[in-house]
Amino acid sequence: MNQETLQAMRQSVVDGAADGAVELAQQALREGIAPLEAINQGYVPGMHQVGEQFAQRKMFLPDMLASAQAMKAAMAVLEPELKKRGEECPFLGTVVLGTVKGDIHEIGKALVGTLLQANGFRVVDLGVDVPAEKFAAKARELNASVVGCSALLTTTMKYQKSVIEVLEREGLRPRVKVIVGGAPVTRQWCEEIGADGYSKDAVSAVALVKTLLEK
Ligand code: B1M
Repeated sequence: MNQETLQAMRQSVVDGAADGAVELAQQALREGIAPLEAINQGYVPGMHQVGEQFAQRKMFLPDMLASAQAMKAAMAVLEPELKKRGEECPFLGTVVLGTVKGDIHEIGKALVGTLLQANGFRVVDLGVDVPAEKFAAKARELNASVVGCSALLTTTMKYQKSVIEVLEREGLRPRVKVIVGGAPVTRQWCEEIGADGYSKDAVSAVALVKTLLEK
């Protein structure tokens, strides 16, 4: 994809311009551009720029919200194309996914879910601000192989640990793998809380889940 289009995608997110973001996503599909390339090289860098500007107080909460809405609007165009690919894959297992309690960041988690689905997993997305007990109840109900917990705030990472504790308390831990991710999450944190795996992005989350289920 040409750099100009990628730059325009990035800028549409920074500007919180949902209409522009959607038009560019539609253009990408018309031109046969891989949706994942548009997301990872166009829109995601826009969100990173927004995060930096917010941290430097050059952007404020309403701006950040508008940017998230622009990104979500573009994803709504691109995600169905990604998911279509999953229909041709063999079924690999069920993943219960969510953003932990107290945290409403949903974009990265949704992307992880979409890519897992695009690779043959049944994904049940519990949404955002999900209590630990809900992860466990859904995992039990669906006999899930994997529970995925996203956290974007340093203050909510601790609830990833709570999910593991509740799974243990309910006797589910031996048969459910737990993966964690989100901007502040690290491999070290993953090991500290006893999760089975950490991935830094959605593409590597798919590889991680496949590897864990092969074991
Ligand atoms: Co918030 N926010 N935010 N925010 N926000 C961050 C996270 C922040 C880093 C911005 C900053 O200060 N630079 C900062 C956190 C600081 C910290 O804790 N250290 C922050 C803050 C402070 C806040 C509020 C507290 C602000 C306030 O109210 N004063 C507030 C908290 C609300 C709450 O959750 N209770 C808040 C609110 C919001 C909005 C609602 C406005 C909006 C979210 C809207 C939405 O999601 N619908 C928002 C946004 C958009 C951001 C930034 C700018 C972008 C997040 C994003 O969507 N990134 C973010 C800055 C940043 O992250 N650089 C920021 C794009 C997405 C594709 O990437 O989510 O990282 P990401 O996901 C990646 C990987 O992390 C990984 O794969 C994904 C795809 O490759 N991944 C996983 C994610 N989950 C995974 C799970 C896995 C595996 C991999 O397995 C299960």
